[in-house]
Amino acid sequence: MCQGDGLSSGKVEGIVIRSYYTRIRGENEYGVLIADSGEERRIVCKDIIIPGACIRAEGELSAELKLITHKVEVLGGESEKAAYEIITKKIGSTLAIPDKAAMLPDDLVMTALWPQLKEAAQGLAVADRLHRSVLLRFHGDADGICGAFALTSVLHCKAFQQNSAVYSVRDALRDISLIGQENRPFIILLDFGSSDPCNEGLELLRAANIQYIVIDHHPLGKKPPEKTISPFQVSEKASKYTAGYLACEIGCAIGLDRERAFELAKIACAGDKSDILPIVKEDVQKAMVLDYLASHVSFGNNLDFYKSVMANPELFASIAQQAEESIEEAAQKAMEGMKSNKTPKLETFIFSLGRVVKRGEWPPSSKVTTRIYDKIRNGPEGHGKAIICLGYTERSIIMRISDEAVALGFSANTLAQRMKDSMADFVDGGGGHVKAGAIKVKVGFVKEVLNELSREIEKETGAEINKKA
Ligand SMILES: [Mn+2]
Repeated sequence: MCQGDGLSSGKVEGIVIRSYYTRIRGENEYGVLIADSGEERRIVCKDIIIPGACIRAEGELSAELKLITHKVEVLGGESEKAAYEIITKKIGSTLAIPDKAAMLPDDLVMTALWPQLKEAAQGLAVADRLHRSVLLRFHGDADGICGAFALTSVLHCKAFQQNSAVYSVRDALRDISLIGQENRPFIILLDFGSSDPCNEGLELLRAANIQYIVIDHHPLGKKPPEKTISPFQVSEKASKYTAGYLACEIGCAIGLDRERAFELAKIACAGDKSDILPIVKEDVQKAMVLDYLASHVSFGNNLDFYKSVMANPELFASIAQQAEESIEEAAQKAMEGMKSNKTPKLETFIFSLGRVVKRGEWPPSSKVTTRIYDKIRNGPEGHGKAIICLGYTERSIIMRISDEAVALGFSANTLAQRMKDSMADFVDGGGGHVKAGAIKVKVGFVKEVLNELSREIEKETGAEINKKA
């Protein structure tokens, strides 16, 4: 009955993927993924073998089709490498990974990025079949969490939240001690990891022989880490292809239900204000709750907590309300000290967020600024008018611009670029879209940058008025 499957000869070659710990009369039982067939078979032997090892074994088949070995050789060096490659290819060939993204099949960026995503999907699925030790570190926000939901639905892995945007040397050392000794360790960094300061940590992983991939959509550093999957490799306006969305596509390619993947991807996009998928109000609310929860839990949290909240409608609703209320409260407080500059064409509202937001905590400065902008828009001062809102902390200026102001020629992204150029010594970075953007400021210089930005805005309206006159 076993002819042709590599067992009838009484010989197998493959990778030990698990140990069953059945020590009957000093005999151990292992699950081996067979090179020829790509299937799992059990072997019984006296030796202790570590999962992940490539072995060649000879023996006789028992009635239960276990190979009772009399000789087991653990392969090393080149023969191990060769055997491992053969098995990996064999498993890979059994996966039917589609040639297009599931959610945006005809999108140009996704088409260009797909070969990399496909390779990552294949690599992860094979790692899973080989029972490799996979560790997922996801960024602590709605985007990162939704991507982690997607990947953990199709992969066995340890998943932990990372709040810092940098994968540091300390992070790497912790992960090396956490899984470095396990079965062919594999680390996934999701929604962070592609900036220059991450290189040192990732180099340590390489030195420790730990395979990794980075799935990120933040602007790439000057020297992006090897094994980075980033939409910035194919497009400059790529951050809207969020890491969570990309992870959902990977999940979908290797078995995650398309509906579920779409559901998660929309929340991920809502969280990062991306418009690549059709987002509805519920997605925005779910993203807000995840962001709110993520900002309240400390480093290292796993996903169960988020899952339990999302699965409990009453709890969800009460947390959504809390999150809402704290944005509203912060907005009201920040508006108490608000100032405005009025020209005939445009009114600029400037308010400090310093007292109401704290870095890395809820509510985030972007949400408070949006709330204040919405309040002004709904009032007599802003309704149907050209307005710009500038909310600032000691490190950043957040801009919101109304359609009417956009019609005058304003763009948050352009303003950010100009500040970067004209105040290079005070500005660390910045950018955004037409209606929303942010400028990162060196601590201690926000007033200077704010003044320059106000002058720039006034100049612009002046120019506009002169042109029309
Ligand atoms: Mn993100």
